[in-house]
Parts: sequence; C-alpha cells; structure tokens
Amino acid sequence: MKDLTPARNTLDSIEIASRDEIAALQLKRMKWSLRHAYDNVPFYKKSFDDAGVHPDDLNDLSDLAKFPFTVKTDLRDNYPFKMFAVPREQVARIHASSGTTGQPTVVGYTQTDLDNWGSVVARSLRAAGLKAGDMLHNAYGYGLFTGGLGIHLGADALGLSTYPISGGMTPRQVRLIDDFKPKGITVTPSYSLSILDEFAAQGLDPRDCSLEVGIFGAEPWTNAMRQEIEQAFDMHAVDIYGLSEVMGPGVSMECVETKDGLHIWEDHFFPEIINPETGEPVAEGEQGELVFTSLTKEAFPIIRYRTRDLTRLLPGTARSMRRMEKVTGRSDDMIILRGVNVFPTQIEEALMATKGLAPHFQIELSRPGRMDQMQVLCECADANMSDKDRQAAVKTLSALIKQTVGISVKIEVADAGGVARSEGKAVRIVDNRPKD
Ligand code: DLL
Repeated sequence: MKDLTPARNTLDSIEIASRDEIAALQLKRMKWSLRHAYDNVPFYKKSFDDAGVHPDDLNDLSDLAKFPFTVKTDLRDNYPFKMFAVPREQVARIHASSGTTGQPTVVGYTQTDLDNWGSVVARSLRAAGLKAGDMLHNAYGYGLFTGGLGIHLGADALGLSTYPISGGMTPRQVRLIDDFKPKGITVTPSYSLSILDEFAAQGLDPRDCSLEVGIFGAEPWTNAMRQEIEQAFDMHAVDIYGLSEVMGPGVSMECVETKDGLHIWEDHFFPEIINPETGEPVAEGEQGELVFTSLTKEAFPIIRYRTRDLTRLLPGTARSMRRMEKVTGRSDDMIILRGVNVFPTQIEEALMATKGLAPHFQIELSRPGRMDQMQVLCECADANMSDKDRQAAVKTLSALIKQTVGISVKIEVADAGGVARSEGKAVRIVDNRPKD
C-alpha cells in the first residue's frame, strides 16, 4: 500500500494548533452556541430554565456539564422544524432519518452550516490521503440520509473528481471502478463486502483495481474487518464517523498515517463521555456514551446530545484534536443475553478469526422457551466447502464466542450468499423475541 500521509502544510492550522488555542476557540464558540439555542429554540429555553441554568452560567468548558441533555425523543417531539434556530427560509438543506422505527428525525442546515460541513468533510477526506484532483467513488446513499450528499459536499470542497454512484446496482459499482479508476471509495463496510463478492463474480481481482483508500463508516466495524478489507483490496481502510443530529459524516475521522482512532473535529463539535446509567461524566479515558454539543451550527444547534454510541476519548496523535476509539456499538444494539452484554462487533471479531467463513453475518434472537436464544447466521467463504469443514468452522466459532464473550450461541452456516446483503447500513440483529 502506498504512503498517503498528507503534507503537513496542507492541513488546516487548527488541526495542529496547541490545546490551549483549541480550548479558547471552543469556549468562545460554546458560549455563542448555548446562547443561540436558548434565544431561538423554545425547547432549549424551557429545558435550560427547567434545569435552572442559563447560558451566562458557562464560564469554563467544564460548566457544560450543568446543562441538560438532549435525546432523540426531544427531536421527535419537535417534529418537523421546531428545533430550528433560524427562520425556515434561511434553511438551505433538510435531511432526515428514514423513520422506519417511528417519527423521522429532521435536521436543517443554513448555507454557512453547509460550508462548515463541507470543510470538515474535506478535512476528513484529506486525512484519508485524498487531495485535489483525485477521483472518488461515492457509494454512500444519496437522499435524506446524510452519507451521500455530506461526503459530496466535502469532496467538492477538497476539489476531488467525484461521481455520485450512491448505493445499489452492485455490478455497476464494479464496472465503474474498473473503467473510471478512482483512487478512493466512500462506502459502508458491509456494502463494500458485497462489492467484493461482485468483483469475484465478474472474474476480477480487487487487488488489481485502482483503489488506494476506502473511507468506511455509518455503522460499527472492527479492526479485524479493517484487515480483511485492506487485504482483499490491497488498499488502506480508514474510519469516518458522524450522525445526522450533529451534522452527518465528518464529525470525526481516522488519519491514514496512524489508523489509531478518530480525531474529533473539536473546533465544531465538543465531545463528552458520560456513564449511560447515571449521566455523570466518566473519568478521562474511560468508556461510556458519547455526547456532543455543536459549537458553530446555526440552523440546528444541538446541546449535549446523547448519541448512544459507546467509545472512549483519547489524546491527539497525528492531529492535536482528541480521538475517539472505534465505536464498539450503540447502547440500543447491545444484546443482553442471559445477563451477559453482547455487541454485534464482538461476533464480527470472532467470525473474522474463523477460517472458511465469509465476513457476512446476522444475529437472530428468539425465545423458544423461557430463555432468550441467540443464533449467528453466517456463510461459507467457498461454495464448495465440505460438510466436515463446515462443522469444524461451527466448532471454532462457537468456542471463540464462548471464550471472548462468555455465552453459548447457536451457529448456522449457510451456503455462500445465504446471508442478506446490505446496500447501506447492515441489519445485524433480527429480534424475533415476543414483545413484552
Ligand atoms: O450514518 C452519518 C455517516 C454517513 C457517517 C457516512 C459516516 C459515513 P446517521 O444515519 O444519523 O448518520 O447514523 C448515525 O451511525 O450514531 C452511529 O451509531 C453509527 N455510525 C456512524 N458512523 C460510524 C462509525 C450517519 N464510523 C449513527 N462507526 C451513529 C460506528 C457509526 N458507528
């Protein structure tokens, strides 16, 4: 793999500024953001008033902990536009969650917000090793989802040659990679696996393709999966994180030269880690739930938003801004099986360490009797896998899961292609337990 480290003089000066400089900027911006939210969004006025705090109470960054949290249901309760802090006419873009599990969550951006978003995504793409003139295959979905259009904004800001292929029509994805010869690909890790399968179906070796870097996010993925993808494509694989409530992709990004967690673009998004049960800040470096406060957003300021994503904060390395460790999972995706907490990423890790199995999987939960049961559906890597090898794989995988997670699970090895494929975010858990 080529060294794609960006030249130091191409970075934004704030990326390598001193911690003092970053903190001073954050404090100035945080004061503005709290005041802006309080003055312009009735929800924030009420929530601050109810908690007995006022924007003027913020004298120090640590004072933020006095302010109340914002949660997903607050956004739903204010559907569609009541969380906006500017007149609707000044909103240049609206995105929304799919709303398959309830009221969609709607977010808005002024033109300045879009410019800022473009600049943090450009920064992220540069951290991945891309520069002006490089070609990008953007396979994140275009539409209300922030992935496609968010990456596109940053790609334009950086000066890439981008084609908005979006997700789906997998044969065409491979065809265009082969014909156009892009340097970078932006895609969910799970969909990249479908693209990989399609390379094989077309008789092409992905290691021979033009791609030098893949920028993966929108769902949890493990370092074991990174190795698998890097090996399969002979390219770098880096992690990009974000959520629509805070902006979209580009809230934090891993640097290609270090691949050691994601630098949070702290000049725009202020992170905290809290204990998800008590809501109290955890000690530095401890794991917990990630909480964000926007520092510059005009249309949709967000104060202490509980992401439900679990991670820890680490000091800066390749950039001065703090890093977040790869997200282990969402607290909502945590399965509690017979008293043990299980994340799909743990299953992914075990799967990757098992010979003969493809990296696709789905977890099915059921309750045949009084006890919950978990079945991992995975599939053979090779269509001609013998029954003996299948049984050996089942044995290895169940032993690994027992050893690392501490639970016994059922394992089903389907034929190649037997696990449902995603064209965006993978559905990892199918919950067939009766609702109680
Ligand atoms: O998924 C934004 C995005 C698009 C990020 C493209 C990266 C690339 P939402 O649809 O609002 O936004 O979903 C946000 O997805 O709270 C996490 O649970 C999860 N997520 C996003 N990026 C990562 C990542 C986009 N790199 C939710 N690792 C977040 C783990 C991620 N989980």
